[in-house]
Amino acid sequence: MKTEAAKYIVVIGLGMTGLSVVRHLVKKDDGALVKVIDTRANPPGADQLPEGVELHAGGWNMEWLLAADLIVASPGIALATPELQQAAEAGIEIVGDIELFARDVTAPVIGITGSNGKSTVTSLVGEMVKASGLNVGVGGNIGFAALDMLANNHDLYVLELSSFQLETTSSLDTVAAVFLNLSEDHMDRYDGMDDYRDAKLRLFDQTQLAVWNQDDPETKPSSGTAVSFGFAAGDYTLTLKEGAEWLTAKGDQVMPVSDIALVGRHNVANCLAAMALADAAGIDRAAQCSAMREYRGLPHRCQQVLEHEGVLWVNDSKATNPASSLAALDGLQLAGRLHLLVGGDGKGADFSALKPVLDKLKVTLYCFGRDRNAFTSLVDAPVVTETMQEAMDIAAKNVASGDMVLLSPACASLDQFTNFMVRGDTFAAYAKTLADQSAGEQVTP
Ligand code: LKM
Repeated sequence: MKTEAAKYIVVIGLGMTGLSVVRHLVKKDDGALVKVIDTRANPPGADQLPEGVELHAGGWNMEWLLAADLIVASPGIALATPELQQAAEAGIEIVGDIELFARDVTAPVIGITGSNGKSTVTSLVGEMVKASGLNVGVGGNIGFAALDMLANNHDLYVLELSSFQLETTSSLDTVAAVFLNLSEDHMDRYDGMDDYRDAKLRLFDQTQLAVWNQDDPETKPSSGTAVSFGFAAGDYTLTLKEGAEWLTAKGDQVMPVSDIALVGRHNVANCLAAMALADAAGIDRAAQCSAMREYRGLPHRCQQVLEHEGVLWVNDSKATNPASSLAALDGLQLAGRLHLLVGGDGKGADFSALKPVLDKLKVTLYCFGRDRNAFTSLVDAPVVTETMQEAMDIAAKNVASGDMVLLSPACASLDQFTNFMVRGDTFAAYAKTLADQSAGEQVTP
């Protein structure tokens, strides 16, 4: 049965996602009236709105909101916002962009959520599918809006899904879905960890196969068909072959761990999860292996952006929560000193988990951004600055050959940047500026 198209649709929040929603609704051409509300005075993307779509910016428009047949809310706005609560109480349906995607998609979908590793697993599975010769659409919470992919008629979609996107989604059927891990994040938007976990578990409500992490039991589904991955146990796990560790899928020894191009122990787990998802979508093992041998990871994820006078400058701007920074620091081996840049919007997190690993390193900690003071008790003599650039100015004066300057902020960037990508690009560009300056100083007699 086809449900009757909504007549009057209000989109809340512009930006990349909001624009993709508007384009999708306008393209459907089913006579719906589409309007946009954004509480920000200058919402990003306002200049790209299709002609004839009205925008109310800089506050709410309750007349529009309460007249709507359907509200499409941005993941950037909390459902608990009083204005949205009032609309919900008035009986107006509130959905998100992924729900609209789910209602119109016809090809199979793989879904990926978790606190960390989502983007890596999403990209890696995308590479596996590509290597198998299928035309894959990779998007969602990963720099490409899900709805913008629909028109391309892909054979298969791989979607990264944030907890905020899952909160407003109820019709997404997936061939396989993974909940990678759970660690503290977004405590400014959730009533504790159970609330956050429940949002992520929604992904398992309508999947043909739930994939969960043996090493993080919080990810386990309460019902349905499931497989698991884990270092020591699970359907996808590690076993020994002639003294070497091998990725092992349902008893088959697939590939030595040492052949994985990605670096770090957490990425071995990411590979196990990716194999489980690819298996469920019928992707052959050879394609899976070739992707795992080739795929080197994402920009802004422990990415070396400069080597200058023996100093490595590494951009891990994608570390927007403490567990993500912990993954970058864990097992880090350095000849010299680590100059670690942290801070930004802490989202109410507890950063004390970083202390043991910092204690083991020769480290200078630079704390910047709105929540810089949440880090200062982690080390003796922290450097505290307002901005990341000021911290980099000081770090550039402190470094010696063998050192690493690492931006792994454990915080969101939204207090001082448009997003973590802009923060990472700013870091990379300013590192090069500082290097040029120091090179200039040396040639001056
Ligand atoms: N109406 C309306 C609005 C008003 C304000 C819509 C709206 C905003 C704020 O903008 C955003 C955009 C994106 C707020 C967010 C966005 C994304 C809040 C949270 C997220 S997120 O959690 O999905 N991702 C951030 C995180 O902390 O993981 C990414 C942080 C970063 O540094 O890039 F959208």
